[in-house]
Amino acid sequence: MSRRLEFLDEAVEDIRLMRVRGAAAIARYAVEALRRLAGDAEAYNAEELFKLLDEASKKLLASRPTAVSLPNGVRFVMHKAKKMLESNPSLEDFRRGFKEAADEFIERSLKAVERIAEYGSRRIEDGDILMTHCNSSAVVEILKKAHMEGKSFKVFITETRPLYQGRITARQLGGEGIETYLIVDGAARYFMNDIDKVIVGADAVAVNGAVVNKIGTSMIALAAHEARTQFLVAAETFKFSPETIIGELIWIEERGSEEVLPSEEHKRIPLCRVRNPAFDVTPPEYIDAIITEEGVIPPEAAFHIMEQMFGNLTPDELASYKTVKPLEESE
Ligand code: RUB
Repeated sequence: MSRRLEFLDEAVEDIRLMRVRGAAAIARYAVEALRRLAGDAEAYNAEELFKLLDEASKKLLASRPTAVSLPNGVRFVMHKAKKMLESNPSLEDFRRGFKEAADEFIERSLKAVERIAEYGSRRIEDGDILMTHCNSSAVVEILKKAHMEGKSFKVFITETRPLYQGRITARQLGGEGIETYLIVDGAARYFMNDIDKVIVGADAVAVNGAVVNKIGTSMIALAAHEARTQFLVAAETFKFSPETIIGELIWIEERGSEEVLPSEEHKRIPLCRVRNPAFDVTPPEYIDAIITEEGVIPPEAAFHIMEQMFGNLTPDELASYKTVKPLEESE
């Protein structure tokens, strides 16, 4: 196996095994991997390098299927690469142009989170009791910013079974001096009447404003709806799924059973199958607002954001770098 493929396979494995996780981080990591490939790969000309990048994109897209920021990041750089090819660039110009496109995506993604922190922190009030689920970098940045602005609030964090990403959130917020309570996922409704606002991240936003996020999010949204607690989502526009405009559904990743039940123990339990979906869908009617870098929008405005972002792409272009069958299922 060539060094190029080894490096890519490692990047794919890092995402698949969740050594790199969270929608925004996954997208930047994949684009960074393509950037490195564009710089290092041996090729005779720009066209050959484009083919290598195209192959690599498909591998990266198969690493985790739900976070739409991944195909959107890949689409962003590959669309620019395709446009560049039209003017017959030299190999060196193509390499440079591709690296610039990758840097642009990464910079935009980081800037978007900064903006979201700015807008989102305005929604946090002194004395708020908040709740969050899983570990979202956008949510953490909002809370850090509100804390830096001198607001005092407490955050209930669900532990987020099966992989306990809630502990990461607790560590990150605690490190900033923010007081937290870690609760089991099933305790979300028990505490909901004490909560002023729920705030979660997103892996994908569909054209109707539905939000895909860590499994359990929709139950928390339901409990928030029942208790008339505000439910806010922090999502960069790169999380908006253009495929949903052309009728495709967002693929919900289902992970291995051993994350829920160790296989030794599983063998001792007759007739028991494990199901382990990693994400679920929260319908727009349970969402008060989506905090994006373009502003705080009602979920119904998702279509307009998508029109702005992807309106220049043809349906074929939209479909060209979409989520593909995950590796373990296609083997
Ligand atoms: C992470 C998760 C996060 C979103 C948003 O799931 O559901 O809420 O990805 O994160 P996993 P961010 O741990 O399975 O990747 O705001 O950092 O993009």
